[in-house]
Amino acid sequence: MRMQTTAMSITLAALTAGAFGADRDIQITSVALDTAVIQLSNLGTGTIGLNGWRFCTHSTTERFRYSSSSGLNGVSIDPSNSLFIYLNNDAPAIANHLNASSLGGTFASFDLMAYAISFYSPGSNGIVSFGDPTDMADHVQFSLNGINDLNADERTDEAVTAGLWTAIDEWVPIQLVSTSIDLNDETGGILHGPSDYDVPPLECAADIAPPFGGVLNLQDVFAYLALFNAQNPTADLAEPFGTLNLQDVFAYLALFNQGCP
Ligand SMILES: [Ca+2]
Ligand SMILES: [Ca+2]
Ligand SMILES: [Ca+2]
Repeated sequence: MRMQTTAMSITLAALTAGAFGADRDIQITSVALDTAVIQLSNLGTGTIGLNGWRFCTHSTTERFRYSSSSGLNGVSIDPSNSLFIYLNNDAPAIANHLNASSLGGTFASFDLMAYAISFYSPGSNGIVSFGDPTDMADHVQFSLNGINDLNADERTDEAVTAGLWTAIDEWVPIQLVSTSIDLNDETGGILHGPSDYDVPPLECAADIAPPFGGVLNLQDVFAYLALFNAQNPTADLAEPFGTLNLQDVFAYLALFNQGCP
């Protein structure tokens, strides 16, 4: 009986606290890798105010970097609209584009080797408890070639418990030629993992040897094969990531054939 009472009170607490319902309509729908911009989108049907909402970010070398508790006060996102956070503090002076520095607190330095972003809404007590999965609204993590990183994963266990991320060791695999990670499952619920993101390459990504400026010739192919033969991780362009094989060569040749604009 006592067990049941405890279970009941946990259930009630879970229902009344944290980022349930509409708060999880706010999703991290893209991260621009070349410009370090996080896009938050309201995928629901009602305007959501972000008073007290906070980021927690990690890189390969930094952990538990928090934006301040008041940094998003007064900011809201309308349905089907987005808010853009510029980690390099080079936001254009237009609505819904904010510099990370304006949020106060700190962000982990943007790191293409591995980076994890968690976004939190205040619980019923009005404040964010970062260790409480029910306060987490969304989470995303990416790393070079999807390699597991044991520093940047500090909040992933909460994200998995929250039903927001598939597994602690799963990372959206990016390459040095990637421009962004883009959520491709915007109506498919809140549980996301690497397969829910598109990772488009830079235009003209095959242009890796002189002459540059969009000139693709055999020198570029030879430069790629040199990286490949040297087992350079930047040559790892295709699954299985962490392994260099013919699929990577084909992926390079596909970029080559795609050409330059
Ligand atoms: Ca998500
Ligand atoms: Ca070239
Ligand atoms: Ca590979």
